Amino acid sequence: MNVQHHSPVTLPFNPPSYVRHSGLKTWVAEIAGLCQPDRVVWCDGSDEEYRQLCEGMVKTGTLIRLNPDKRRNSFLARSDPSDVARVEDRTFICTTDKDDAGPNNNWEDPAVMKAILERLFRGSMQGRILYVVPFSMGPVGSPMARIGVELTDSPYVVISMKIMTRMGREVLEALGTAGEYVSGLHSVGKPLRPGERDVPWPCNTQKFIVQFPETREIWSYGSGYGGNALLGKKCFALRIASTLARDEGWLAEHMLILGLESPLKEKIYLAAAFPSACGKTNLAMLIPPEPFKDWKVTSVGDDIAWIKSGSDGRLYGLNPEMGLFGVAPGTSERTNPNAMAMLHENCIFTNVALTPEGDVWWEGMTENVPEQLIDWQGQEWTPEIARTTGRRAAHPNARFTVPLRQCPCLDPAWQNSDGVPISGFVFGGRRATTVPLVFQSYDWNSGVYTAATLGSETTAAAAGKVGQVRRDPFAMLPFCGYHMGDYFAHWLRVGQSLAHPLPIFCVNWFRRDAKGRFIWPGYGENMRVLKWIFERIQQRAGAAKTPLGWTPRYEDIDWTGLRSVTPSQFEELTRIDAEAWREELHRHGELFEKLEERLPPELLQHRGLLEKTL
Ligand code: TSX
Ligand code: MN
Repeated sequence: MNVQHHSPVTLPFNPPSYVRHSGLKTWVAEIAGLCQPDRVVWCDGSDEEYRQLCEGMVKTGTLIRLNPDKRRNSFLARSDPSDVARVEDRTFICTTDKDDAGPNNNWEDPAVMKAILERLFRGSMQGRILYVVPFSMGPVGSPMARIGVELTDSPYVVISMKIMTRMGREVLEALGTAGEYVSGLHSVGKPLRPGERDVPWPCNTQKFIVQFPETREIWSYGSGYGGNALLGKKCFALRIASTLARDEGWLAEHMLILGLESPLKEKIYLAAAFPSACGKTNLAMLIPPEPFKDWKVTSVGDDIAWIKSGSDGRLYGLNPEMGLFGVAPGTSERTNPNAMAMLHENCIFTNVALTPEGDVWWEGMTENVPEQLIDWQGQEWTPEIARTTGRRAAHPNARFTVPLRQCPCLDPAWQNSDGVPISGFVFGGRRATTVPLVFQSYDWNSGVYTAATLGSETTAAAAGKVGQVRRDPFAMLPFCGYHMGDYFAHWLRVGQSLAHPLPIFCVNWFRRDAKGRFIWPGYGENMRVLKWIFERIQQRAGAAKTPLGWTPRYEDIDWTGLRSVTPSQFEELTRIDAEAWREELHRHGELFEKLEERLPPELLQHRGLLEKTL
């Protein structure tokens, strides 16, 4: 890219009078000088601003307004076919010492990376508007919340940030004259020459998603897509926050938080981590089946949890987000009625199919497949075309962006500024064999071992071979902003700091029988496992001792109204096959070897213990 350098002082800069942070003003001016946008717009986060941005994007073809009788105030965006997912191989953690990033991250020297990025960002916003997007992760003013400012040339990012975060003027007011913030710079990397027509989804074939944890900066170039471009989410609330959490003694985790209330109104909160394609969002919004109708499952969050110990020595969890950025394909009235109920208004759909009536559709949404659609790439689509070409109507990673306040099972305490008290952790994966339906680790350290060695089988939803077990420690592999060995040590340390370390559970909804069929009915029926977990935490439920931990016996699960799981199938669901576990421990060893001397010795020791007891 060959771009002339423009004078940084010529463009309208105009910070509104409520911007009192001189450091912020200086930084915005500096970035405006580098990126050379036509204008700078300070976003106030108002509904009117949102409306105008949407209106503008409808005119340029970035958004298609859906039929308001079907989906009020909702839009469809179609991305460039090359810009449909996070780009892990283009994601970098830039720390002074390469070892601090660990083998789990791509690394580059901060100064070298800055030089590369400055060359790319120079003039990258020509012909565009630079939007200043102040946002808070967590309720504004909460002691657990953190402020960020994203500078972006994408109005799609601005409206998405309005849904996903607390965004706008009140955040700048909370920031004051010298408050701390994480700075995020984002450009789609497609400057416009004078008179050049824009495309609906500008992006660049070259992409960089770069975190500088030491200076709390994020630079993202070339992609307009979700996790690459909405910098509050994965880049800030997980990668940067995980390093803040390490330094400050808290946890920034890839976890849902759900509330569980018994018929006697006893209530607990669980935090749960699952790798992708395990149905984390579905679990966060589970509807208990009829025999459990006096139980309540409520949702605090579906993706990220910031967890700190309170003055009472308990752990408190907060969802730093305000919206849901969910995978659309597979979401239906059967798999997640609560999510479906959220999608009637105020949504942004990305890469789903469009019906002739101006509604949306995706694979797995309805049993009946529509006769005619416009697919996610804007092409005619029929079931016949799908049969002959294999083309999908919606991209497998198509998404909906929707305000959490529209969730029917939203927990009343979801915006508590001190978070909600967490009573237990749950880790899960997709495993056809080996891992039982549920077990409770004997203590904190063995629970950390279970989470550290979490594995999940790949599905068709992601690139690569299907059915391979991928290690995904704590479901944090793509999101831990530092060395995974240090991260395990941090978890062990947190356990030591607690007067009463929390119980840790492991679940697997995906075990299959000899014919390859799922044994466990899953979905709402997972309530039976949640009830056992609840009663274990209340020290009421029975269990049997196994080498892995406590597992329910058949009689420890409430089977009311469920006939499809026989005692012998339950045995199959919970069996611990010593031979398979020896192989499994061998795989754990391979993971541990990669972490070398930063692997906490406690985990190696625990592996040795398991080897002996199996
Ligand atoms: O989300 C899922 N959950 C958690 C729900 C609270 N899924 C979908 C995973 C992909 C995102 C599941 N799939 C679950 C599950 O518990 N279990 C399964 C496997 C399964 C699939 C289909 C059936 C049963 C189990 N039965 C029928 O289709 C009739
Ligand atoms: Mn996630």
